[in-house]
Amino acid sequence: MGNIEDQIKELEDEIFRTQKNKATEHHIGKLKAKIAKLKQEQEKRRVASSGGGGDKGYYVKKSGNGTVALVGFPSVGKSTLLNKFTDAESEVGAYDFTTLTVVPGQMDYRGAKIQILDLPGLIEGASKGKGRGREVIAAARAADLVVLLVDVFRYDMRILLRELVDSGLRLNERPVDVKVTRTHRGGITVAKTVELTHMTSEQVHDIVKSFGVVNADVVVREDITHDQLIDLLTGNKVYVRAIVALNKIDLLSEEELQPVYEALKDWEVIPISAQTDVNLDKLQEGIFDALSFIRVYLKPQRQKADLEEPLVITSPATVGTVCDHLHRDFREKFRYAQVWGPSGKFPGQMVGLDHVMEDEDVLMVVIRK
Ligand SMILES: Nc1nc2c(ncn2[C@@H]2O[C@H](COP(=O)(O)OP(=O)(O)OP(=O)(O)O)[C@@H](O)[C@H]2O)c(=O)[nH]1
Ligand SMILES: [Mg+2]
Repeated sequence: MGNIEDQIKELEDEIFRTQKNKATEHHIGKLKAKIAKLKQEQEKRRVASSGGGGDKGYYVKKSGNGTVALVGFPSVGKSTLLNKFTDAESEVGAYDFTTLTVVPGQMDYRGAKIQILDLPGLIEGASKGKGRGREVIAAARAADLVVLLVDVFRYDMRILLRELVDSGLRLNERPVDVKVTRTHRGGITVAKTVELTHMTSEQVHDIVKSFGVVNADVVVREDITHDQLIDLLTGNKVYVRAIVALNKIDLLSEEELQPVYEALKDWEVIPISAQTDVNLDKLQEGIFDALSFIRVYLKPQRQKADLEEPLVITSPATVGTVCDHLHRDFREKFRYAQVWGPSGKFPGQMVGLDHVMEDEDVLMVVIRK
């Protein structure tokens, strides 16, 4: 048995060699599950050997109503864009790796204060730490929205996406509705509330088992794929919204741009020129919309709610997210909360940290003294 890296490589090669069709779907799924487990082990060892601290990342205090990370290859114009949108001054250069750390700025737009983070360029191998890649990706993981910035010469989204996906980011996805409850005996049982078209109950059983689970009740409430189930079982995935902007369109003619658009056709792309101010208003609007702000009115105990000044946060948000915005101790000291408004089943419903907030909710948070 070789080292972990070799084992992963071997499994990846096998997946590559295997024809992809309905009959091999489960076999590939099992190989992917093995890879996911090996990567978990690899990560554990890496963190242990780096002194247990893991990646510190760049330290940026979150501010404003939402945080947006500018992620893209070197020299695509991230810093130029930050300088246009905010009063920050990030160095711009005609060579790669001009930006070496995170540079924050604030964009005021339609009454919202949006924090924008300019980051060093992302390169192939970033997920393995190349070019401070881990720090860049850590900043993206903490953001409410990722703007994937490409330019008319460097627009291979596959490389960009692979690095992000390999680092546990899931863009424009959401966690699946599957519950795995560990039990003490009885093996693994699988119940489903919908018809599954990608995998059978036995296959769900198989994959759960391959993660070392012996006894558990699994309830599947949506039509999941192998990849989604593996994500759930590995954990540590971060779900972030993402939009794509294509910069430097001033450099090509409409005709020359066609193949670029063709390559990006799976995405809703906002074409811009940061340098010559083309479509920057459209991108601002796109950022604002993608952040989908909600307003939460806070009610102190035994007092009326403050209906004047809501807390503005980005959706999706839970009671826990609200706590994080109020004070860094609140999650820890949380006892319970009560909600009035769209997300409550009835006025004053008692809810926990996982409760999902909706626009115009009134919330009372009770903490331990
Ligand atoms: N023609 C044209 N050039 C641009 C545009 N935006 C940026 N540039 C140029 O592209 C080069 C790189 O710009 P930066 O803003 O430094 O790019 P970056 O993505 O921050 O680069 P790194 O920090 O190295 O990752 C500079 O020479 C900019 O002047 C644009 O819209 N059109
Ligand atoms: Mg830069």
